[in-house]
Amino acid sequence: MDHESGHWRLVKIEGIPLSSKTAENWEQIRGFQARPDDLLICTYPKAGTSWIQEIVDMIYHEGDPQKCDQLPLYQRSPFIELFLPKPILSGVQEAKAMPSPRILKTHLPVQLLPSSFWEHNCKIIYLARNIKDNAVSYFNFSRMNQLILNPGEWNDFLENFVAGKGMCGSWFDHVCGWWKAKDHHPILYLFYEDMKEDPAREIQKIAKFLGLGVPELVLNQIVQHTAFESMKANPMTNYTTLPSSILDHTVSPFMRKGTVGEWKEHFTVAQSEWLDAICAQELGRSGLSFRTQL
Ligand code: PPS
Repeated sequence: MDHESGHWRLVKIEGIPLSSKTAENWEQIRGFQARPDDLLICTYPKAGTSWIQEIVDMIYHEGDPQKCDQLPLYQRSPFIELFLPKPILSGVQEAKAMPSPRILKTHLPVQLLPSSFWEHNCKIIYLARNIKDNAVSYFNFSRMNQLILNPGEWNDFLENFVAGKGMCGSWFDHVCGWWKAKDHHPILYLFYEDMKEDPAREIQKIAKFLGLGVPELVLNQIVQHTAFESMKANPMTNYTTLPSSILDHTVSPFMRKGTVGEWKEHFTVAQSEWLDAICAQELGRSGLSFRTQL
């Protein structure tokens, strides 16, 4: 924390910019004790993490929304590297106190994941979102998140983001690193755009990966309960239960638009072409491709 402004600074851990609070507590995070039946949801920030968290919790509770609505999402599914101002418990503390099976969240790049997740061969769901919508979402989140330094003008933010100077480092390294990891680890790699196209199909993929069956009726309940409008209206999923000194929804809501292709409202033609060229270069041989509209 920057004591003068009250904001997090960025501090590099093994070359990756992370929040100063995460960096201060790095030994605790690195030593995180995973359990074999943990399910870890991993994303670059603003890829749709909350959506997958709520879907998995609904699958675990056989589609019963009342069971999921008892606590805010961030308490049901701890964010392992998050340290917020007291009295809010850290992700590590929340997770430690939680009975199994736990649903955990991280934004760490693959090389920084605490080793106990690999040792226990924990299942991981990775969700990736196209860089253009991801950047717009991150920009707006950085405006409403009072712990992050103001992102300034969109132009400057975008340049920094694409250069990998923001929190969690390069989007390219993140999506590609986890893409490679799935070849030697139980990782279900999903795309936000596929989720928007056919949520029922993607929810079934998730349930199958978890080794759980989802009858038609339950599937419909999960689709409805986790639709953007439902999650936006639900205080247990829309983050309005956090104090406005942390997230100020009057600047921009956490559940903002929830669409594919909204980047077109923010990017100039020149910015879009510039980024397309970088994507072609950076993703070229990875085997990864993204849809930027449906
Ligand atoms: S965080 O803070 O990184 O965990 O945020 P994260 O949940 O990853 O990303 C927030 C963006 O995901 C969108 N979102 C959804 N879209 C569609 N349907 C559902 N159910 C849903 N839940 C979250 C959310 O609206 C943010 O995207 P933008 O584009 O800003 O609206």
